[in-house]
Amino acid sequence: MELRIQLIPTGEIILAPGKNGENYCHSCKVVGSDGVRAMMESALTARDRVGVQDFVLLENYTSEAAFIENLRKRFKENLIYTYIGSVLVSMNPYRDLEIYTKNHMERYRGVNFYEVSPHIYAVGDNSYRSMRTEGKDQCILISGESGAGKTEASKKILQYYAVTCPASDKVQTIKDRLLQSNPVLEAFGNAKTLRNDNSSRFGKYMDIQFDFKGAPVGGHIINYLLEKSRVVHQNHGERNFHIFYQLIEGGEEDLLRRLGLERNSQQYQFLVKGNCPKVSSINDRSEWKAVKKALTVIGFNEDEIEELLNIIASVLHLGNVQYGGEDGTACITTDTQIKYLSRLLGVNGALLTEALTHKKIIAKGEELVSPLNLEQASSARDALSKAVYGRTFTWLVNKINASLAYKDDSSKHYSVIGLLDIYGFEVSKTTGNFEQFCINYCNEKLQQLFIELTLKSEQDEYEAEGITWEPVQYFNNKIICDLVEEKFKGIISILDEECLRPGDASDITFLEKLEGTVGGHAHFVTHKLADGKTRKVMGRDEFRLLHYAGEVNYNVMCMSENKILNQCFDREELSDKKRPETAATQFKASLAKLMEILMSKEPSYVRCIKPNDAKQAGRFDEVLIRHQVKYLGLMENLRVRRAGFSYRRHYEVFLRRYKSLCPETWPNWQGKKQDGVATLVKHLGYKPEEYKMGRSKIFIRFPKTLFATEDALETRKHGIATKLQAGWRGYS
Ligand code: AD9
Ligand code: MG
Repeated sequence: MELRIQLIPTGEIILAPGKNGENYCHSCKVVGSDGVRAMMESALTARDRVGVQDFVLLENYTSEAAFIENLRKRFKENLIYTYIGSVLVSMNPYRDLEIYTKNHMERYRGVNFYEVSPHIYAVGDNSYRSMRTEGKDQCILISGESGAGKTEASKKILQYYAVTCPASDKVQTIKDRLLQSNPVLEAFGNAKTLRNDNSSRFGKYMDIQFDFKGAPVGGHIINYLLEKSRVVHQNHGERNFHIFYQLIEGGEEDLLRRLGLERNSQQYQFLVKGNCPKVSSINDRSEWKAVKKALTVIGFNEDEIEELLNIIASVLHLGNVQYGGEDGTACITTDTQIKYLSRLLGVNGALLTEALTHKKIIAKGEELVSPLNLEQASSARDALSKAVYGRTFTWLVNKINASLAYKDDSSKHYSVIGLLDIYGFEVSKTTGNFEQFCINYCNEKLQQLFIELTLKSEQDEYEAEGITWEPVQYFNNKIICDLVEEKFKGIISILDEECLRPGDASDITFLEKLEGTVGGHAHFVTHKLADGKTRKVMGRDEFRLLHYAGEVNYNVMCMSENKILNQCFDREELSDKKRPETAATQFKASLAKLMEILMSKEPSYVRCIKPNDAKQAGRFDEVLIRHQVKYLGLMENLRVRRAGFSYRRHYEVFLRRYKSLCPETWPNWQGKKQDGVATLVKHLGYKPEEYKMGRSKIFIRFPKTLFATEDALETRKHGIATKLQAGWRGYS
């Protein structure tokens, strides 16, 4: 029998019988009681050094300083994961840690949370086991600001399932496709930003479908609002989507020739805006190879890959289309681009030229064609580029979905684990645009869901089990969600109204309407002060939202630019609808649907924290971290966990684990499980205030009670002095 101690960061201390059956500490290489003592002492020192692995164990659990200190201790030891009950807090280490090997995966397979150290695999495994044993669909919600590690976490979970779930040849194909969908979607949907070298510029919800044997048999992805404006513009220090650079850097000579591209990204107007062609952490050339391989695994044939690249190259050529014209009307001065475009897209050059320089209006049943001026023509070109790229991305997601579709007709029944990896909250010094508004609104909704579900599920459980408890006060960000999305009165409704109103609607009328409707709202600020004076630090064309995670200014012009886009390109599609929808309303509806999907499943949470803005390993920026701890509501989360009962176990599980500690329940308790547990805890000397008996579970108020019981179990198993045990655990 072996005793493993998880407290040591550099690996476990393993106490096992030596050659002659005596206690032998494998780490200290000491035999007998000295070995045990040495081990305990080093474990004690280690505990001080590495902090507690569940914040619930913090003595001073209401102190933010103690919380941060615990994070710091663990981060220093590369222990990036810590629990708050069943919520996983994850710090981005910004370095590769040796904690994602196959051995690690095996260690977490089928093992309960509290038996192993915190890990993203434990969350994955827990959801998987709940799905299997309780037959309930699960979802894992990964949140945190940009660069906090959400996408990495979601990939780790997917890898965990790919390795640990049962497989057959057919299943292997699905596993490969699930894994390979990542490099493809990241190539087309991620970009280097100031906050993250591999920032997701779209939201992703992915269902992994499992058959009755627990094998992954299919998948489905829903994508949310790709940040299309990046196609035509990047802020300083940022790049366009990875795929453009991968193609230019890695594309084979003859491929580039066919596409009419040069191997120099700075030749392309859509790639020069950020003045950042290369990123030290990114190897575009090797990524190109990976993406091509991934496309093949997913099932794209040569022709489809070529078609896809034709479109990507076309966007670059479109960006290089330039206009001239003296009489105010635009004409194209770059013929080569039109030649390439007409070949790559298979459209007539003259028609394309006309489309890029004229607009069509249908008035009183008649079609009128009128020329565009220079400015209009440039925005038409940019809008076309964004639309082409956006639709290609949607097509790509559809193709991936087709290749992941569960094809076994004999049994349509499957269970699902959903993974949500959405773009993180973005606070920027410059004013945000429409897309950032949507990104931050989406994060508000997720925070709202977290609040509702953590509070609600906690309350529901106490109610179902007949336990009384004291509720904890939260900052509820519903007020901000309402400000954005409320019918008739919210920002989106007002935007809709202004975008769709014919006549004199403009960004300024939009702002005025906002002021008139939500001007007094506690989370809404403009340049106008209540006394009629103006706030100097704010522009007249922007408004500020006080989000749960920070303040962000938004430009009204960028918001209603959306209107132009709608008018330019979606007119035909929209014309047969009674009331066309703006992009904001569509986004709102898709988020509402997402919330519905998530609410129908049993959630698990991963809360990611970004340790510094410099993307550096080992740097713990306390101010930044404290801010995240605050807005993620982690202190309140902890308080809720502690206010009630920190631990709860089904009677059966509790009895199975601890029955050896009581002669009346050992080896087998014949009566009702609940009575067995009652007998057991009486024997263990639990005081009435320490626990409560629910309908199906025992609720334990203080962690130390459970740990004392754990200690007793270990003492029994290994015959080690109780005093020592209590000492090294330090839970007394
Ligand atoms: V965004 O909202 O999409 O901009 P994410 O997704 O939260 O953001 P991401 O997962 O992309 O952040 O992590 C950013 C970078 O941090 C990664 O590219 C890695 O370099 C680094 N990272 C994150 N998590 C880990 C980890 N567990 N181990 C090592 C990590 N490096
Ligand atoms: Mg991401």
